[in-house]
Amino acid sequence: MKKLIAALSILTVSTFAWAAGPAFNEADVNADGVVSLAEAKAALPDMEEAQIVAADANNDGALSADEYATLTAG
Ligand SMILES: [Ca+2]
Ligand SMILES: [Ca+2]
Repeated sequence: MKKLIAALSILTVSTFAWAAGPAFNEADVNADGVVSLAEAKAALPDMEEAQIVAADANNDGALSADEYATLTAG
């Protein structure tokens, strides 16, 4: 029974990671190396805009790969 619960936990975590959003390369539609706030909103329609803005750690108006990873990691 414990093994089953452990397996279910892993499955839940994987599903959540998938649901968090597309890969950085997919979100960066114009391939300029950053995900703009508009691209992030398009890639993550369920994400609150405030969360996306907050993820822009250096306030340059776009998400670097690291910033995007932090955002989609939940
Ligand atoms: Ca871009
Ligand atoms: Ca940034």
